[in-house]
Amino acid sequence: MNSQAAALKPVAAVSERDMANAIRALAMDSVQKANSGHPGMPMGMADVATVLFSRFINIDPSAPNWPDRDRFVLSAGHGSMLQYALHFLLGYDDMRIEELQRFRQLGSRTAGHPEYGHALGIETTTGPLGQGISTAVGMALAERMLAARHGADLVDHFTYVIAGDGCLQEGISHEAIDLAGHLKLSRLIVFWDDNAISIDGPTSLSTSMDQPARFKAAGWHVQSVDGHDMEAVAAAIEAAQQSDRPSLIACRTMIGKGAPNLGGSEKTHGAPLGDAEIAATRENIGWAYAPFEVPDDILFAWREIAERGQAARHAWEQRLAASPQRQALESAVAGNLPDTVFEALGAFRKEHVEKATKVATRKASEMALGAINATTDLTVGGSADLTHSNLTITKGMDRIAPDDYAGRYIHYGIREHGMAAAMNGIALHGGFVPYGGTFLCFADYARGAMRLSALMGQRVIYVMTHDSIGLGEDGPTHQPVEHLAMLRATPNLNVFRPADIIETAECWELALKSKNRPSVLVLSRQNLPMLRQAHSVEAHSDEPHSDENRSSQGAYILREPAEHRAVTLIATGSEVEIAVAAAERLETEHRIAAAVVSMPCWELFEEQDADYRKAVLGSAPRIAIEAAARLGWDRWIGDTGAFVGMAGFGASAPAPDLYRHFDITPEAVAAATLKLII
Ligand SMILES: Cc1ncc(C[n+]2csc(CCOP(=O)(O)OP(=O)(O)O)c2C)c(N)n1
Ligand SMILES: [Mg+2]
Repeated sequence: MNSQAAALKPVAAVSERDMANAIRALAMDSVQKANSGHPGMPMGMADVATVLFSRFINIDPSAPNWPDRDRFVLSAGHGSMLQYALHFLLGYDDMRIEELQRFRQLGSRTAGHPEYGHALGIETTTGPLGQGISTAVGMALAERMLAARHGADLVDHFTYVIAGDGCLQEGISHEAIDLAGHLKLSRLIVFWDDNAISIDGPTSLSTSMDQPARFKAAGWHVQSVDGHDMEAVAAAIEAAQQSDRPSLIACRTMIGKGAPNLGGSEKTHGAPLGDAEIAATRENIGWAYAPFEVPDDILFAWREIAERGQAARHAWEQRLAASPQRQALESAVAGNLPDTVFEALGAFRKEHVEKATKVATRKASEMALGAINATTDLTVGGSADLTHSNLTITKGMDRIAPDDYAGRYIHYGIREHGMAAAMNGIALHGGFVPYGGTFLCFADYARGAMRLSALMGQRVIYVMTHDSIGLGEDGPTHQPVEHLAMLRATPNLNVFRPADIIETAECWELALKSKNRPSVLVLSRQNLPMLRQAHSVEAHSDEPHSDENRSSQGAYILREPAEHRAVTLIATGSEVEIAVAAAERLETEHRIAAAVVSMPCWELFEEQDADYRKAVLGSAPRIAIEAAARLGWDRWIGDTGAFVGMAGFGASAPAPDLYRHFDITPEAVAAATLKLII
């Protein structure tokens, strides 16, 4: 708790209106001092937020990660000062008044938009409109799933969201509310800041949507209230809590409420009010205090809320201590996978090296998942309606259904973006390791939420199959070309493109172990031979199988010629097979010694020390082979290298025809080599 709170005693009865005005004042003063930010939304929603926090929400600022706390998501992230003001008033340790005075400055806790991990109690990063509400759907689903496993005695909390017009206009919100309504996520309560204003002016400029009707159509419980009538808001929250469906509370508000001249105008959306209007607002709302000054009695009233949360947390801890579920819940929330998962994957690799199993890497992924899901139930799978193409379901996985959350497979529907956001929410909530599938090409649709997985450092695993022209007849609409470059350009995201069943199992292991980073598994539709035994260094030793996870270094020498290398062929995924065939051809037909480097994960290779990288890449000229765009490959092939891959969109035809048509063949690689070194 903030030390400021310790000495406070109630002085006089404080009204919730006073408490709300503290938010208004802190918001307008912080934005003014920063000369940047969004005062309108916090001022407009101050009353709703005050009622929610003062009467309902259970959070404990002294234990911000207490598992059964209510979740609060500020989906309208531009209103970040609402969250920071709340955190200061509630007494979060890291949110002193100085942080509000440093709003939006380098190194402060008070970043422009709420950022997960940046300050205590921020449940998710918001700012790209629509993400918060959609992430919250994942949180509310995780809550139901965790309750189904461990009981309502230990898991029983609400997810509250404040969303603006922008969040509801964004397409992702449609995916999210449809899924939430279908699954009857009754612990999800969304407040819509229905102020009919966005940046350009009145929302009537661009929408005629009947939002309550839209939510009703998606199966939500819907109420509309005056967002400045605190009793009405409270009554609506009570009713929402009783509903067996997710709830929308449309709160009719005035943006910049309290500002006598600018209130109701888009001018309060994203600019300081100015000294004169701030003075007039103080007068108007009866706030006689200096900037950043909150009188003790008002602060005390806020800190009492924190005490209520603390009492709730203590009661929960007692229930936990007495519960037979204690260990199971604690270990799930910690997200630690048992060693048996990795032992199973080790045995899996040994078996398939010996059998030289030839399967598509999507199939290999399914097989590896079989081993993973049999040894842990932390993993929860799903797909955006491509389950039997992505091969994401394994034996014994029951589906999650409305009113039945005991399963572990989620049919996300044809909602890639909503799926990705929901997985963020599931990961953030804790208790599960989410993975979900779609075609790699549709990473574009999921991209907004994938970026946030990376920014937030969440262990979300994207299973993206049909990863190139190798998918064949579905044609260029379905054939990713530029997607690998886009994903590789995303910071803090591991992009794995395994070449065979062994690398697939290795990459799954690495993804599961990446607790602070999302992963994308980029998988083929077409069959690929097992390359490890036939061509690796181990093949020449007595022991074909090694426990070493060779993919963990991002790239490794799969084939080293007996003679000094004349060329190094670097490839990923399905093109490693082509590189190996090219190397053999070069050797037998041209007596050219070619090494083959398999590079399943650029990011992990980048993290290796310079000596290792040098040894792998070698000093001979390099050729990269990947059935995708060249962008980025120059990093590895240098100025003197060559690239064999795609230079435009694909086409519709059987895969072998396409590889020939686009000249991604061993012959083409051999020809490129001859051109390069002779
Ligand atoms: C995906 C996305 N697009 C655009 C923006 C830029 N932007 C920030 S706030 C906003 C308007 C939001 O309107 P509303 O939600 O009604 O907020 P209010 O003006 O009522 O505070 C826009 C377009 C954004 N943050 N995210
Ligand atoms: Mg608005």
